[in-house]
Amino acid sequence: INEKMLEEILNQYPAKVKRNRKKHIIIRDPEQARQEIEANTRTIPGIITNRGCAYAGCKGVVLGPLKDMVHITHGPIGCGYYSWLTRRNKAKSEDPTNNFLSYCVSTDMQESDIVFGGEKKLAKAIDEVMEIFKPKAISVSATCPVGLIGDDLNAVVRAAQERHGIKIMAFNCEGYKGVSQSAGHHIANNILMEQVIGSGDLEEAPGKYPINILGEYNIGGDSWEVERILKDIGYTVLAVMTGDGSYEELKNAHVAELNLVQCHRSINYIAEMLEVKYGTPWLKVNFIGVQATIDSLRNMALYFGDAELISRTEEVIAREVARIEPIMEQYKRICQGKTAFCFVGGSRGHHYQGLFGELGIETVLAGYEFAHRDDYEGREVIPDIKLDADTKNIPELHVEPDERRFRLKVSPERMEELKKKIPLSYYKGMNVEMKEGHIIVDDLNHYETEEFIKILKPDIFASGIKDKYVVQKMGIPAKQIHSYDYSGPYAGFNGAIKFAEDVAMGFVSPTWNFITPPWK
Ligand code: ICS
Repeated sequence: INEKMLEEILNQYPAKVKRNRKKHIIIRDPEQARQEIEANTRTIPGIITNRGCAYAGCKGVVLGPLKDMVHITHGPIGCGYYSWLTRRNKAKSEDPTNNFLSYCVSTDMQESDIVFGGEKKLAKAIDEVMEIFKPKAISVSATCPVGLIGDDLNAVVRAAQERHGIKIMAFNCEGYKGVSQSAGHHIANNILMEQVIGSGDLEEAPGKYPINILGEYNIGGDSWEVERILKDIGYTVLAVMTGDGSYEELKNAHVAELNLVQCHRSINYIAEMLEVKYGTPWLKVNFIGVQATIDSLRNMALYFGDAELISRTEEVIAREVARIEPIMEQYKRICQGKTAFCFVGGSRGHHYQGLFGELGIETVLAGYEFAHRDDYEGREVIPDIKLDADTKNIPELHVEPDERRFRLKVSPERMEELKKKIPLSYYKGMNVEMKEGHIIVDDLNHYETEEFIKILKPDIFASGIKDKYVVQKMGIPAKQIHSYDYSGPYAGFNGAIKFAEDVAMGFVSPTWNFITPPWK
C-alpha cells in the first residue's frame, strides 16, 4: 500500500473524519527517525470500533482475575454478564472455597434504581456476598448509569467495610471515564497500589530470585506455562498481576527483587510506582514466541547476574528448544510464506509478530485498539504526549519512597550498565519492529478492515470476536488473539507449539474453499 492508495481509502470519509483517521495510520518507513501516530484519543461517533470501556479495563481486565475476591458489578446486568469469564482468564485454587472466579455478581439495577438511586441495593448486595461467600476482600466496580445518577459508591463501601471488617474497595470506573478500557487499567492500578500492594507483613521474600509477573492475565493458561519455565529455572514467583492471582499474594508483592512486565499498557503504572516506592526495577519481557521467551529468560538471568542461574537458564532453554523445534518445523512447512494482520488490544498487536515470524508468516498490518503512543513509538515519547481532558480525567497517583521498605535492589552504577544491555524500566514499542511498507493502524475500524483486506489479502487475520466473523465471511481464517478461541496457552515454549498447531489448522481447513470472497 502506498500513500495514494491510503488516500483513496480515507476519501470515503467526510473531510473532518478523514483528517482525524489519517493521523492514526502509518506506512512504516525505517528511514524516518520517528513516525508519530495519534493514539488514545476518542473514537469518532458512528464508527464501529473494537474498543471496550473503562469498566471493562478495570473490572474485566485487571481486577477480574483476582480469584480470592468477590467482584461486584454495580449496574444493569449486561455489564456484569459480558465480563463473566468471556476473557478466559483461568484460575485454580488449592482451596476451592476460596476461588470465586466462576461467579458473576451484580446489583442488577432496574429502572426504579436509576430513578431512586441504587445505594441501598448495593449495600444489601455486599451484605449478601458476605453471608454467602465470606471472602477476604470485595471489589465494587461502577458502570455508566451509577456515575450518571450519582450513587456514592465510596460512602456505601466505607460503611460496608466498617460493618464487615474486611477489605472492600470502590472503583469509580464508569464506562465513559475514558476513551477506552485503558482508562480502567489506570483506575485499577491506582487503587491496588494504594490499598493492597504492600499491605502484607512480609519484609523479605521467602525464596531465591523472587519476582513478580506484571501484566500477565493467564488467558488460556498462559501464566501457568510461563511459571512452569521460571520455576524450573529456579525463580520464586511471588505474585502474578493478575492472572490466576490473588489478593493475598498481591499484598506481599513489595518484597520482590524484580518485576517482569509482559503487558506494558495495562500495568506500567504499578510497575513504575513499585520502582519509586520500593526501589524494585522492572524488566520488559515477552513470553510470546520462542526467541522472545529465550531473550526474556536471558535478560532476567543477566539482571540477577548469578553464574549458576545463567547456566541453569541455558540448560532449560536448550532442553525446551530441542523438544519443540521439530514440532515447530513441521507446522512451519504449512505456514511458510503467508501473511497476517495482527490487530489486538494494547500489547498483543506487537507481541505476536515474533511468533508469526517464527512460523514464516509476515505481519503486514498491525495495530492496537487502545494503546498509547509509547506502546507504538517507545517510552521516550512519554514527555511529548499531550495530556488532553480525557487523560486528565484519571487521577495520577503520586507515590514516594517507602521510609521503611525502600531498598535499591541494584546500585545506580550497575543499573546504568544493565540498562545498556537489557530493557530495564524501558519499552521500545511496536513500530521499530515493523518492516518497510507495512501498515500500522491505531483503533482500526470495520470499514478500514475491509478495505485493507481487499488490497493486501492476508492469509490470516489475528484479532477478536467483534470482527472475526466478517473476516471469515471474506474467506480468511481468523484467529482470536484475545480469548484464543477456546484454545491456549500460547505463551512460552508449549504455547508456541499450540499456537503453531492452531494456525496451521486454520490454513489447512477445507472450509475456505466453499466461500467466495467479495472480490472474486
Ligand atoms: Fe494487556 Mo483483549 Fe491483555 Fe492486551 Fe489488555 Fe485486553 Fe487482553 Fe488484549 C489485553 S491486559 S483483554 S495484554 S489479556 S485490555 S487480549 S492490553 S484487548 S492485547
